[in-house]
Amino acid sequence: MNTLAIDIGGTKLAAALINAQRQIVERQTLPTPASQTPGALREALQSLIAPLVGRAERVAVASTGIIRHGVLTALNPDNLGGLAQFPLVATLEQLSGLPCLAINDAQAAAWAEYCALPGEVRDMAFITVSTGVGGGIVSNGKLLSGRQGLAGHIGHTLADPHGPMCGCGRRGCVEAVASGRAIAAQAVDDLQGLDAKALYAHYQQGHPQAIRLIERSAHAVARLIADLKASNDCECVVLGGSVGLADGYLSLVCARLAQEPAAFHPPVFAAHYQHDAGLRGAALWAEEFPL
Ligand code: ADP
Ligand code: BMX
Ligand code: ZN
Repeated sequence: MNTLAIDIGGTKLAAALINAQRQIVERQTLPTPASQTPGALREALQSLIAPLVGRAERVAVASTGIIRHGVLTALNPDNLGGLAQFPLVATLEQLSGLPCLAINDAQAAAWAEYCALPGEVRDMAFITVSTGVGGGIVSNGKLLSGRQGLAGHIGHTLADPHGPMCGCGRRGCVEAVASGRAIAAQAVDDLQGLDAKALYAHYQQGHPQAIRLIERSAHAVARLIADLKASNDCECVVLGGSVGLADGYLSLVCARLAQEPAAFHPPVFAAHYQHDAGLRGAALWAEEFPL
């Protein structure tokens, strides 16, 4: 059976046709529409799936936001251009004519990365440092989604009580300090207006302000990892997202984590599936619910 996997992020939309042997046969990427009305997202999804949908038997979506009864609700509406609620499953079922299932993007990625781990791991966490900071937790071999879909939204735990306001309404969230959007929002002077990708390039060239911004991000993620070890006793933590996977970021996080007491040090790995963890996770999660 071919699954059309879709990953809806705050910056990009990705789709892949995944066959019964779990190979990606073909893929498509589009930018997430900047000003997102429900109509704009619907149109973008339509273009995204058009070249692939004819060869699929079902649709599996990993999406940023809280997914409850197939409806996408933004916890941080800033990450979705102000779009607060969107009937995700109903829209894709209508656009594709296929059965559709949806799950949060970081929860999906956590499931893919858990399934890829060697050995007998039962407890792990996944963190994406991307447009936002998302997370997924596998506890005793089970992916936590929560009755309200909120489980794993660890980007909205506290990094700094005096930090910037987060789009979720809380102050000083990890996401408000460490995410790609937050890195960009904190840039001033000659770096003002650059996105996290460009700022990361300045960091690599030794720009002092960019170094402060990237180190602040990595420090917040390191403390988050120590908190996750304390709350869940994770056997490992997997890091993904375009900021999380950027060259050198994981080493920065590990260097900061090493400053915490040893009891709070889970091993930290880069995502096995790299930028495809969300797509892979959606497809693997769909296998748990055979048609
Ligand atoms: P999404 O959030 O849509 O899932 P990504 O995981 O690609 O997408 O994360 C997007 C964020 O990552 C943006 O803030 C972008 O500027 C930043 N980014 C993209 N590429 C890089 C890179 N090579 N290095 C550092 N940051 C990057
Ligand atoms: C936000 C939140 C999470 C998501 C995380 C990473 C919204 C729209 N999203 O914390 O649900 O998992 O961002 O999302 O409230 P990404 O867009 O960075 O992949
Ligand atoms: Zn928040």
